[in-house]
Amino acid sequence: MQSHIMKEGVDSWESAMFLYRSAMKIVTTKLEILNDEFQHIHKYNPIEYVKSRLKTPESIVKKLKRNGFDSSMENMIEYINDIAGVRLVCSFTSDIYRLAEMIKKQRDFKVFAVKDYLEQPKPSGYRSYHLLVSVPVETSTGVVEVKVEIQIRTIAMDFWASLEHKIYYKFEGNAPEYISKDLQECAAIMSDLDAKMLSLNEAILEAQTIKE
Ligand code: 0O2
Repeated sequence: MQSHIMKEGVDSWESAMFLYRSAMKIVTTKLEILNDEFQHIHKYNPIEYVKSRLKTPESIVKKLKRNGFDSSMENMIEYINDIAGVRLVCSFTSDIYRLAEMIKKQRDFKVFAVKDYLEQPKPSGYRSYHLLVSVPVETSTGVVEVKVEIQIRTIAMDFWASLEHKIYYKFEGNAPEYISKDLQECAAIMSDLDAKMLSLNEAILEAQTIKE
């Protein structure tokens, strides 16, 4: 069956959300299977937990406005890449890159953008690895390619981002200087913690190998 990009044939908000929800389920299931397979072969789970969400209508409208677009279905489909979002939370930064490589190799996932905010954290201190993919969703009338944003981060990064997100919304992007400063300090601590936990884990693995 020929697949087409999600543009034509999406006649209502409900049909669009149905497609995004379906794509989100497909990505979540595939990633859970990858994790299970990894456990089966290597006796190790790179994913601690998976979260998913559909962006709310208010958040979609706000993002369109923020990026200078009118609120229309066409603009939403064309310009908002994270309506369907799947987040993978793992223990170590090495898991992030391992998972990213596994995702890039999935036959059904077309990766069309990668943003490595570990290499280049945002000015806020935000760290995470984002992959924008499209996946085929099979419907009774054909196959539609639907966009999903996959965010991969450690537990520490997730903890920081959740708090920062709450503060951002509470102060509508204008948090007092001392709060932004404290958040940046926490971002540095979070990054150090991730580095220390990774080297500790590597030391444990090495000690185990020597013992065996
Ligand atoms: P919300 O409310 O979480 O949905 P693109 O999506 O690639 O076209 P964008 O949005 O600039 O363009 O991409 P980016 O920077 O990868 O951000 C996508 C999402 O990552 C954001 O969605 C947030 O969920 C998260 N994110 C990015 N920067 C930050 C940050 O500084 N702090 C926190 N806590 N999260 C961040 P939304 O729509 O901005 O927000």
